[in-house]
Amino acid sequence: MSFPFAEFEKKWQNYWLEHKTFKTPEDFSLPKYYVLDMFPYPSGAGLHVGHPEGYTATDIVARYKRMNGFNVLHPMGWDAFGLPAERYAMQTGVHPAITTEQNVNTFRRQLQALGFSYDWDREINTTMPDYHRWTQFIFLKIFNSWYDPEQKKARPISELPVPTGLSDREREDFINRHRLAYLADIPVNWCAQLGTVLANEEVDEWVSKGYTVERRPMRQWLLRITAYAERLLDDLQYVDWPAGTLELQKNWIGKSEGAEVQFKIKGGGDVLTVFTTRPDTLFGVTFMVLAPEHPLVEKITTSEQQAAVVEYIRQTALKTDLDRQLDAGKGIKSGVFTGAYALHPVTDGEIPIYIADYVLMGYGTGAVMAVPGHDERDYGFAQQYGLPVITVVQPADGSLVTGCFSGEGVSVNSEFISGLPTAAAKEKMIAWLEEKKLGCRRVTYKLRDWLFSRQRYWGEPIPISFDEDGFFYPEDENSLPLTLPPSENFMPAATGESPLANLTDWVYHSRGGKKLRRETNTMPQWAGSCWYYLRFIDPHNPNELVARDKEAYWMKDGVDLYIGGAEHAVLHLLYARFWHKVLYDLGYVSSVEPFRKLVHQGIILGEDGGKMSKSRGNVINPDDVVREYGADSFRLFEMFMGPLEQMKPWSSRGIEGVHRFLAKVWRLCIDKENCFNEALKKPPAEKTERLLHQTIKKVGEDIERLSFNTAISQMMIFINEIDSTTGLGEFGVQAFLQILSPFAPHLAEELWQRAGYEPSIALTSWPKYDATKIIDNEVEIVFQVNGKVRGRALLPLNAGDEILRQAALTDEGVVRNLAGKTPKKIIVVKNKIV
Ligand code: ANZ
Repeated sequence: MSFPFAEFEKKWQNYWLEHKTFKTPEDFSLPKYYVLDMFPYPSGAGLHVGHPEGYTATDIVARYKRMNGFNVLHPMGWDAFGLPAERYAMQTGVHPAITTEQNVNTFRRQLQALGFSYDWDREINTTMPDYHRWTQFIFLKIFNSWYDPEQKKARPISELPVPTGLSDREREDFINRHRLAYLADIPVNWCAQLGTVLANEEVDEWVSKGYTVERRPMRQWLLRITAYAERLLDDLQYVDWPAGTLELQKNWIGKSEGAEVQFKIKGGGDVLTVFTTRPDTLFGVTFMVLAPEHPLVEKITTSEQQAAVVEYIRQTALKTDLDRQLDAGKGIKSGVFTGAYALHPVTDGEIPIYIADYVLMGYGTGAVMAVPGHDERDYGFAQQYGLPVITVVQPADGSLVTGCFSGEGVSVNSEFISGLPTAAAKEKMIAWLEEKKLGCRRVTYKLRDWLFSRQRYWGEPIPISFDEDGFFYPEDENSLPLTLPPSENFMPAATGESPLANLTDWVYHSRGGKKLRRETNTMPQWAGSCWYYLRFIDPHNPNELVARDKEAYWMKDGVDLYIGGAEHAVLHLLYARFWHKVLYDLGYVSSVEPFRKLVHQGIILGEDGGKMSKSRGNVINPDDVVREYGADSFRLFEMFMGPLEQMKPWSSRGIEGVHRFLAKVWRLCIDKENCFNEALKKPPAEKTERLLHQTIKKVGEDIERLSFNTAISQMMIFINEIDSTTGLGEFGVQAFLQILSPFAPHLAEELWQRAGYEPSIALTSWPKYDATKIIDNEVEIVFQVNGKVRGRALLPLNAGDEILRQAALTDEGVVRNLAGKTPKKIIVVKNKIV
């Protein structure tokens, strides 16, 4: 049983586009509602069924809010730089701009075929020069800023206090060391066969294909996100996000409070500084471990240990930090003795120094004081290398532990802190270390600065040049965009640099008589998505990234609702929050946080309950579903499958079910002569009217709660109760189509027009339910005799005591049970029981 969706869905899509029905008015007197989707990467595969899940949810909310008098901003665009287009170019020679344009066209067509109410005049594409110009502009703002730890904010680099008496070179270096975007030699994942550096998340893929990836230091751009660690953590209090996502952000930032402790190295004046979260365990240290990359290693290694140490360092270079952590987690320990000893700061005892890859150079100080009695990793290492274990903390309940006890308790065998509970022992030890100048309190974060350069062609060029002495020459803001030069060769340069390095005409240029070389790295794909929500507010502004007044209006308290995949719970959100805070410090945005409310849609599994994938053959193509059942059925089904945030499998029977529901709505409204069924406009019976008002109420409240599946159920209950002879009244006909319209906009729009009303239904006001009509005006009263139910009756709501009493006394069951006797006492509970 179907209905002619194919005849009208396209018609309404065209109508909305032609009439710009969903153009966002620039009317700042209305309350605003900014509802945003995570914009897609337009891949060659086209839309998959996961995309429309979040997009339908936001579309329902956008349509609902519009009908409730909000000025709604609901835009769409393309996160279009990225690796797949570049890989394809490497294989085929087709320029990524061409593939990207084709893919964008497919995505746009597919989204428009689903009837989403986007304001298409605001479409943006991160690869377009008029967009990436502003991405480069923001990069330059970051480059030209430093973080003032006193004011706790970014400030223009021109305000950086620079010591006097420095040479030009020293001055330049000093300034560059303070910029929020800086160059540094850092270990990267270098793949010689590919001739390129890989991002951490790419490493596994290539290693599993048999490529070798090694860590090697390279000169890279980094963004100083670590300066914002505390604010990124603190400001989470202002957002309404899923608890799991907040937790992931916190863990990623990874704040640890503890102390730095200094150990002298025996013979020679060197000092080894470690970071520890457990200064209370100082008396339990039995060895020290340095990261193999630690700068002291070369200096302290004795000649006997030289060969073993060098070999170990070589092996470590083949492992990524992630591998090292995973191995440590699995209890796989390896390391080598350096031959050197440290001296205990209190007891002066000699402590052997090892190197081991479970200690990472990038965290803390890259060195640990090992306490095998109380740290699992140290314990494993001590077991393997036969090192002593000393117990210095006991459980507070006095119970005995053997092996390693990593919990908190009471200090023992620890001189001046013995007997103290862990928290107090830590404090006392820190105070002692600070007094003796042997250490200090220290907070560290797991968060690392953001590796921002990629050896790629298809990304935003970093707008910086260098002269022969390595001095920086940023592009003039007014000369932006710095566009990608045309190219036909997308292979990396032989040196491992980006393909841009091959384009010498572009790379070498001169400015004011100076010969300059351009940066050939490009920005990572994250860059464009760090600020796109701002550009949607003012997408065609040629003079500013976003006009101040528009930003102040739309971004008050941030984006009101942001829906997207949980895979972006960490990096995208963290990077975007970081840029937003820099822009906030520099006065470009007015809200502290960009995204106030965030929701992740659940993954849609294949019909077999497994992850959708080509190899399993369980992939559902949205185009096929739309062809067979129509866009409305597709939208409705994606929302009816279950709670938005839950993972759920696709179901062919399910889509047929919602399709039948829509077909029934069609048949109720359109008669055999293909005319609107005017009988529906007859005045409604009381029961119908009650259900109608209940339905209006529930659907509205459910949309507010993003509980779309229950809203749909309620509409189904309503439709089940009516047939083609039921009167709904004119209000009822309109109201039902209106509440259906955010879910099934094409059908609602078509029936609205056929019922004789002017399009667009999307621009009408959400119907108001009448609270007095919702309440049932009869209630069931229970009659009891001596505590046993003997009868029931439907009586008017709020009927007085006397009416209830009379009804009870004349009830058949009650009369029979009283058997002629008069009750001693009659108790009446209003609307409930006699
Ligand atoms: C001594 C100690 C005793 C430690 C003890 C723990 C327990 P979180 O909480 O993750 O911040 N550590 C420090 N720097 C490290 C590095 N670069 N690589 C690997 N491990 C490192 O962990 C901090 C603890 O991890 C530090 O406290 C240190 O071991 C180790 F009963 O110091 B602890």
